[in-house]
Amino acid sequence: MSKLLELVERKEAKIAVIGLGYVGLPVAACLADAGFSVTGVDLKADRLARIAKGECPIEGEEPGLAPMITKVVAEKKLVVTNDYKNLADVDIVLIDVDTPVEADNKPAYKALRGACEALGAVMKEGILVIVESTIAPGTVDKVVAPLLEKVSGKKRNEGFFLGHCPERVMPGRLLQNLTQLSRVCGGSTPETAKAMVALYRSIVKGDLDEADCVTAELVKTAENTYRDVNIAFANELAMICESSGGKFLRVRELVNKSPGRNVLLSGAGVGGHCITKDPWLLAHGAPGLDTKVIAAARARNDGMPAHVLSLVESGLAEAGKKLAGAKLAILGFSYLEDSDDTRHAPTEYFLGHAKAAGVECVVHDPYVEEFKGDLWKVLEGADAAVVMVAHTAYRSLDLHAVASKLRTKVFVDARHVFDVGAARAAGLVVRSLGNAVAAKDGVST
Ligand code: SAJ
Repeated sequence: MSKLLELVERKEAKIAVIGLGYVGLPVAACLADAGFSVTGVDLKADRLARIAKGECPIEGEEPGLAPMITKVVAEKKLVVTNDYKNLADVDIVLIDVDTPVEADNKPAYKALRGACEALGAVMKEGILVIVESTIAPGTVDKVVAPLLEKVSGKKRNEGFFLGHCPERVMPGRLLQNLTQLSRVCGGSTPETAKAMVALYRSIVKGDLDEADCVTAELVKTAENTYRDVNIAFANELAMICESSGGKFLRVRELVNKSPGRNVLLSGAGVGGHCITKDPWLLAHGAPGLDTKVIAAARARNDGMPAHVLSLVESGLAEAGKKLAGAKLAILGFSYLEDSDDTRHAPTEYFLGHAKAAGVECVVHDPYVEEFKGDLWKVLEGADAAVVMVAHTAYRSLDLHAVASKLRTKVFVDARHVFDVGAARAAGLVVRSLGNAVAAKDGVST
């Protein structure tokens, strides 16, 4: 490992990155820009072709990434391939493949296993293999190491070394997060962790904390599970406020005045590919344990689209309309405000519940190609407008104009975008997540 450390410090270590998605491509480009020779590996021919031309295949605004890719490809510091034979002489490999959970909420690791099998067949003596993908606690020890040993015939911590350095990237801030945020460098030996710190120090300004692999696996899955559990609490509190006559935002504001409290925002549900799967990865780290809190939080958050539909039903009832046969205008499809990412979008689950209830839905979303149409046409003749995503574009909506378009004037706000009083003053029958139909205290805030 001391030889490898020297190569890293001299920027002479040959590096490969397997998986050139929104995690792998930025780190490959950054390491190349820092002076390393980097080989990027991916299975998608069109993605490789675009990168080989110096283009950035990642959609959406990613400040600084496209010019960096153009530069390092032109300098031949980043080359791309789909042939693992080109990795025979690399010193360090980063694995950045997707690690979804299956229908049973357990990881199958198809892509991870594939990468390990292909790499194991060609990797040289003394290589350092670092998994950056989010994985369940114990995966390096029980999945990655045995597979590499079996395929390569080498022994862990002798013929090869292992690391886990989970990423904290965010679409829209890929380079910023990659270069600024702290990272855990989990090594299969203390010397390995030190070599990882030296490697990442060439691109990361944040803290680089040495650890073992299982600690790194626990940290990443725990930080996202922590968020999911806290969102679930906010959602449950919002439902309690609805029943007890409270106003969620006001309660949240006053609770958060108490030191050490930070109630998050209730909403129409939890989407995305991080927060929805990482809790199951964390739970997978303790197969014998009944991880009640994790499962209950997931169930609460997954139940929010159905809860929003019950708010719609309540508003329609007040307006003398049944749910079945109603037509709804759905505002927002992506999983996150001002994003085009639709993975595990709560609206998708809402539409399933609505269909099962015999409700017709028309969707609008300014960021999602399929739903970019004219909002006023979507609202025209609907029985309710349902705000599922807090896109900035919706915040300036003239609620009187919305009311004039609706056939039945019901307005459901599942993301705390609009003031309930203002919506009512616009002539709308309002249901707002976390607000009792008529807040008992009557005090408006
Ligand atoms: N959500 C709520 N209430 C909240 C916060 C989020 O309902 O108070 C919902 C959002 O609407 C969305 C989902 O949860 O549907 C996830 O939102 P998110 O803000 O957690 O965004 P993600 O999924 O992109 O999470 C990422 C994660 N980053 C990485 O995995 C590297 C997460 O660790 C970060 O905490 C999060 O971004 C962040 O803080 O921005």
